[in-house]
Amino acid sequence: MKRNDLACYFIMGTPNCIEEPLHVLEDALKAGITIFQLREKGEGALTGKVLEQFARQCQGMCKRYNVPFIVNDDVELALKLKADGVHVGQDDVTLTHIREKFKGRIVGVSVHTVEELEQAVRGGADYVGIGPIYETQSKSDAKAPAGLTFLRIARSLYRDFPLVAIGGITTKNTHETLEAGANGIAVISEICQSQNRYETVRACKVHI
Ligand code: 3NM
Repeated sequence: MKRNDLACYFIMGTPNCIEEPLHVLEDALKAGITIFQLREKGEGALTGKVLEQFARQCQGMCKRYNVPFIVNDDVELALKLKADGVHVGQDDVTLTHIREKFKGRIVGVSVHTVEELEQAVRGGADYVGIGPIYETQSKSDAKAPAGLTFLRIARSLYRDFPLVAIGGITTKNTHETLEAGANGIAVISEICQSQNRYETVRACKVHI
């Protein structure tokens, strides 16, 4: 993973989009997102062959813009597609097992406590996602917002480990989130619902 890959981490699935999803993704890629995660969850989420086909289209698009393509949770799909990486939560299969299967590729893990953070670092994660920082509408089972406290603790424990902040991040709170120690911000709605993705992405990338 390159140093600035986490700067503007766009996450999307078809249920997050009010416009044609591939159009949203291409617009975000043109605007300059630095990494993309396909997270196909929620009501009306694609499954099976239809999901695979959509995932391949997203992957092809990311390739054209030279942006890493990450699959959320679905380890088998990520392997089948030879995705650039996978992002897993605490409930998904063990990290050592995934690390083995994704040699030389990106493995990200969501963490919410110091213990989970230490386990992810020890288990060979390339980065961790810390959230939800603020209230989010995009994850039905999100934990209570943690504010910036845990992010600051994580940064104080690991001076150099790649940390991405997630949950309710907007162009307005990006600055304070980065000040608290995040290497980048991960967003769904701020980019999906943006009226001007170029401006939104630019505001999220001020630090690089
Ligand atoms: N994971 P939005 S919060 C996918 O806390 C996800 O781990 C979270 O969406 C976590 O940018 C979240 O619209 C949703 O708030 C982020």
